[in-house]
Amino acid sequence: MRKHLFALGGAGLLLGVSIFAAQAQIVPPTTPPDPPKFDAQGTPVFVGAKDLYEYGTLPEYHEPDFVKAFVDAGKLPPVAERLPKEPLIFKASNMPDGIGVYGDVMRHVIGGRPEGWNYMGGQSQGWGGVDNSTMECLTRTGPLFEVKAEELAPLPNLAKSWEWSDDGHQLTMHLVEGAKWSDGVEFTTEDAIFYWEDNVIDPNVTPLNGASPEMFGEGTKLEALDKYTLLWTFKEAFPKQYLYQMAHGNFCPGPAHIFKPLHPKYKAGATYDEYKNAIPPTYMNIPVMGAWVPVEYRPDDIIVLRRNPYYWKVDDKGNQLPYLNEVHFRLSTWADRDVQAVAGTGDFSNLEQAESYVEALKRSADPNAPARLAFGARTIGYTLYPNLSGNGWGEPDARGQAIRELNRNADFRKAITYAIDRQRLGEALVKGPFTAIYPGGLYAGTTYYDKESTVYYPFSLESAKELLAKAGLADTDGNGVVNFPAGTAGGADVEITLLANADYQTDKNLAEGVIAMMEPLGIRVIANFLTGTQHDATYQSGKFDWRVARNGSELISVVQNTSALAPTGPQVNGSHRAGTDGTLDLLPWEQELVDSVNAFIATDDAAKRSELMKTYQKLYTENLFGIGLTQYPGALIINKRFANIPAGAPIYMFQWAEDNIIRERVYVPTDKQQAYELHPNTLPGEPGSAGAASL
Ligand code: BQZ
Repeated sequence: MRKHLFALGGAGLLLGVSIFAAQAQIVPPTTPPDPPKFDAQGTPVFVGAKDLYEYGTLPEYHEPDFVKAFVDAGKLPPVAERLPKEPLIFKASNMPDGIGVYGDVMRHVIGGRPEGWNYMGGQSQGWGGVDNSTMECLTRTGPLFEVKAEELAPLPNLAKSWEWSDDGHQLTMHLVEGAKWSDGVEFTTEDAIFYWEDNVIDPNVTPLNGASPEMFGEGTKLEALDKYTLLWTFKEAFPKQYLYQMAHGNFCPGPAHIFKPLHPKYKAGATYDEYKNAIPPTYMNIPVMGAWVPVEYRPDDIIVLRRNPYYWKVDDKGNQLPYLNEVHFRLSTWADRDVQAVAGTGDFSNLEQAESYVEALKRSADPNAPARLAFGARTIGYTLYPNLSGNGWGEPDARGQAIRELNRNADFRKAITYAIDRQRLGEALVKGPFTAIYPGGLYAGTTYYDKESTVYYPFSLESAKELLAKAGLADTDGNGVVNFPAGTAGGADVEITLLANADYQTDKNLAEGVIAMMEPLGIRVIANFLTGTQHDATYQSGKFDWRVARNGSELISVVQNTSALAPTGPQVNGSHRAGTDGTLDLLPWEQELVDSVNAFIATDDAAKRSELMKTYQKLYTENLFGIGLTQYPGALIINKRFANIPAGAPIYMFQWAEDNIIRERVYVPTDKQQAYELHPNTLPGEPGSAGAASL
């Protein structure tokens, strides 16, 4: 009674006081606290780019004996004919355990499920390394974690060399001459041009990782000069940045001789949906440029891949790679991947879900444990992304549109971030020195991070409430949930849907943490947890108010996937894409964010670049483009029988560890080899034929 009275009587006073108090109560932003010290982090052996591999011709080449038997039986051309004129040659001097031996299997466990083999057309192969086994790209960036900073640049791969024109507007790129798909058909510029023109440029197709024309620069052209030479033409001069985009996930051509005849441009009457789904996961022996070919698939059980007899890489003794004859992908859950790797029934895991850390550490501490566990830097980070589109991306209804307007309101976003207790969020995942308070943007501990440019709004419920009121929200019907102002969405309670990936416990835990922390603020947040491809399709179509997501590599390395750092194009960024009229309704500070990223792409000057990233970080964290939640280190779990695992390999930096550790040169010493091969002494069969082919 009394309080009520007080409230009524002193309304004016209360308001007066509250505004004064409010000013007083809004805790000023600071720079973020330093992350806890974490010494367990492994360090790479930094080398020069050319210390890893080069291209050339060797006096002789070798292959596994069982493959030689196919040659002797006249079922396969001799190894020297299967290899390109100048194969890629890995240097033994850079291999931690030197030249390897053939045999054995790497047994992966994954949480994804293959949709089909049309990667160019947007189909997932199940993640977790499947596509790192089948797809090869023009350049390579995974191994860059161990390249000296002064030599940091994308490595050659299917493109073995390139040169810039004097004015820097043209780049002539030379493909590996005579490299072949796993069915023996030659890989040429036709494959690259089909990928570019009929999958990237064609607006009806979206390659799996979202490659779009803007990703390679507004108005960029690509043409073939001959079977092995590509010519890029760019508007900017020397945009070396785009060479990172030509690495894994955005320029990995599929076999034109399989997909072109299925594409609506070349197959009369075919629809784009038919094209996307033309090659289902049950189709075996899809031609690949990667080290292994899918030969068996049992839904919800396993994908088995056998060595590619035409693989175009060797070690410097002339042994054709890979060393491992088979890789398996057991179809389970991401959490089970950790369990099986620690138990030794699986061979590999990116320990990325903090909830599993204590158990994994305890189990792998045992000297007899089958796997070793090595932590890397703090490159796993989670962010709460408000959907910033106000002009119809995802076709929101009236309630949805009202939420978009709130998301675009600075006071509202500040209210949300002040209400998040990041210390508690991190500790709820795992106790100990793993998680760090993460305001958002670039990560502490990475190359372009600058603490002084990072704005951190410390946890303060009072400040949050004040800012929510400033954003015009109050609980007008007294049910504990704030309401839209009269005339907006019917003055209803503010209800927000929160999208998260149901395949990861961490994603769900953090999302539930956000939901719980919004409650005392009077904001009702409703969970919308979706699995894998459904989750990805939902966020890419903009059908979310907020989403909790694990960040991409752009916020770690900056140089990889740079254009995704901001809405630099209509279909590029994860939280702001073009509306129904095809335009991006960028807020003024978003435009500055885009300008800083584009300026970064357009310059090679190191000093300018770090200044630009300071500007980016300040704009991002001050305006809360994304609301950071937590940041922690991942750990690589590998079975101890494997050799040639590079020191300090991060699970995630430019690429995932499935690329970083260079699996094609990983081997198991003879005395440690296990009889895990499911199809020993077989090779991939004809495209589309069922299973592996034996002699
Ligand atoms: C690593 C990775 C290799 C995708 C995927 C998965 C998809 C996303 C993301 C990671 C999985 C593993 O991540 O979590 O450790 O093995 O596959 O591709 O989350 O749903 O769309 O971006 O990389």
